[in-house]
Amino acid sequence: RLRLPAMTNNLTTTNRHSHLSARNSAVLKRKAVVIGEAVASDDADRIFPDQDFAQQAHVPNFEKYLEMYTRSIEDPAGFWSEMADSFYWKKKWGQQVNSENLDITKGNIKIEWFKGGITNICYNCLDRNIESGNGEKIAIHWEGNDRGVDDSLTYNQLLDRVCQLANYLKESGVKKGDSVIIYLPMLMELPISMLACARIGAVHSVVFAGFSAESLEQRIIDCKPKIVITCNAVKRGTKVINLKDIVDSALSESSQNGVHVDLCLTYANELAKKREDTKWQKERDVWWQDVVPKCSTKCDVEWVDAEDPLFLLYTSGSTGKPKGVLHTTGGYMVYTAATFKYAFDYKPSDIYWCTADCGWITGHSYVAYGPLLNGATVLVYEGVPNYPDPGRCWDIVDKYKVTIFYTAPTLVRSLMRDGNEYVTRYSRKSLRVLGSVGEPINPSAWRWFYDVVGDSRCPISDTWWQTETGGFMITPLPGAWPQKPGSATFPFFGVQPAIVDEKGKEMEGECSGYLCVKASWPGAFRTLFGDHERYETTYFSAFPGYYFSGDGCSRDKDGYYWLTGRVDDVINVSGHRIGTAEVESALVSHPKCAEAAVVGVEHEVKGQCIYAFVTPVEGVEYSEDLKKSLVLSVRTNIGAFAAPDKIHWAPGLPKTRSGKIMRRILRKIASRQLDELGDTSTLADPNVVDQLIALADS
Ligand code: 6R9
Repeated sequence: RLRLPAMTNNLTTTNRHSHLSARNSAVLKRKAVVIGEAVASDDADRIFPDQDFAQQAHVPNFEKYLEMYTRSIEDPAGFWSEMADSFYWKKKWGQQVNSENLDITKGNIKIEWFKGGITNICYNCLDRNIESGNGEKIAIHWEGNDRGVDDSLTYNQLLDRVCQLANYLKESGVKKGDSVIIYLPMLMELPISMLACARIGAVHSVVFAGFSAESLEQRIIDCKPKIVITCNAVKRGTKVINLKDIVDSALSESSQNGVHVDLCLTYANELAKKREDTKWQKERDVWWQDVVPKCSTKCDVEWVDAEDPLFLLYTSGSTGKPKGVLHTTGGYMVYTAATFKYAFDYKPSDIYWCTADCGWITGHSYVAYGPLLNGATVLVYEGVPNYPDPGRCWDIVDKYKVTIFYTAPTLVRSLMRDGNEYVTRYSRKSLRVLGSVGEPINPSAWRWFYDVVGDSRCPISDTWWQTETGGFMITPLPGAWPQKPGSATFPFFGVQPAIVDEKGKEMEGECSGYLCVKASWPGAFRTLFGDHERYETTYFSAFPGYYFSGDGCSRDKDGYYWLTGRVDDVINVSGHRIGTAEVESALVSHPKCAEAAVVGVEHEVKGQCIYAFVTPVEGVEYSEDLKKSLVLSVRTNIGAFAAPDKIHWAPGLPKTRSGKIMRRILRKIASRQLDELGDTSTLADPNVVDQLIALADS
């Protein structure tokens, strides 16, 4: 039985502005009865789309959505082939559009979409849009860290820059299938580098420029890049960050560990640091400006199979080592483009700004590929969103007349704390759609975003998705149905969410449990780089037959989905995914740390913060200095964004008799819910708990 999103009895209220034929709506209502456990909820907790907005939207009402969604589930091949047809394919894919099996018990997981199709995503982002007459349209507006510093590139100019770099990479021996590490801040050179790799079939691996030398080294060792692309330094707010020094140290360490990179292409970001002040290794380092502009602005495309790899992006999981999530070309292209278009109701006149860094998946799919595939004008901002003051975002919105603004709840909460004045002093009239990503958005932050930032006129697309999913999975389609603050609402086309219980049994109707997905979608990742077995066990064996997301979720009586956060050992700090095991191993690498256990605790602005229980080695005294140096150890091992907010001394950790740390208890202690510790009798040493409580504020 086909499970459609419910929200059924609401159809009439939802779509009071739509003009469906009576017959059509009768059919849909019958269907609704078949599907639905839904009961209409009060209008009070819902925000209805504005009539004028809905009328101009790609998907103007729930009936239209249901019609498209039903088609996407009943005939995925047909549905996605049509979406794929808007792109250029050198050769069309073979007979079979996709492979379906997500059931590990029936064989290996091998997801493929448009296999045999030959295309190039860079060509589809640039050349195709230029050929259709958009060469002189602005592709990228770049706003620097400091007010008054900006730049822009048209589609024609962007293509020239991409081709020059692509030619340089080719001259330097980078070939199809080789990997390239990009360690750059939000300069235009970052998307340029990604596109240049894609143009020649090289696999880019962008490493967020907030990661430490050790994290960068780890990634270099894992993917063995032909070349590392970086810049000498960047200004973030008032700080200068010397990225090249970090790369130097990562490269010399990786070299000692047997992975030698001969070429480090360095963009001279002279606004942050002069060339002559940059440390240099003549035989390895090359200034971008010395070589790239000399290359030809024409570069033939390397045509690749839809299933050839496009990029690797490392992300955190339950275990220590970051996982190299691998995305391929064709499915990812079609999926990011379609999700961008529908979830933001994108129109060619839009000016789009996503505050994410290209170092995370959001920057890949929704700063670079999704928008450029749609021929959009994208704003790239180099700096921090509250520099020089908390009004900067709205200043930028007014300056460029931004129409779609996509950000993370943590920024919304932090700006909310700074007060409405910083927002209301700017017009923000141009805004028409807002977006949220990275973690659940709490209803009060949602309301503030909606009422204050969007003047109660812009729908909010709260997009639930993951590095692994490539693009949006559960998201509002603005204008198509009423929103509920804090709910990501309904699945995107082709996505079949399933909420399962502990035993993996799918639940119907109103329920809560583990969020899974049945059947593949084009944007799904295809493997973990170099470890397909880990891919299968991590994602497909917990609940056979499903992709398991790692998130908890509930569905309400109207069929709306509500994400409730990770159920595994992943913490979400300001929308950044951090594995507890990674932080623990960084702490344990400190010579004075015997053992560490890390949990996430609710935090007013960051969503969650990192709370670490640390047992020092025998004979070491507790001290503030030791706390500081433990935190430093995490900063240097992973990056500043993963630094624990609290170190809690632990003479011992609560363990079961088999030695397993009971994190449930640690979470309760960390959040001071001491009356909810539950049963501690199964602990090897129940006294540990009292000791921990006694040391809570020391
Ligand atoms: C895109 C991205 C993925 C995890 C995911 C979930 C959380 C992301 C969310 C959300 C609730 C949303 N998450 N978007 N939770 N509502 N709209 O963030 O990818 O860095 O891989 O993180 O983020 O917990 O599992 P990634």
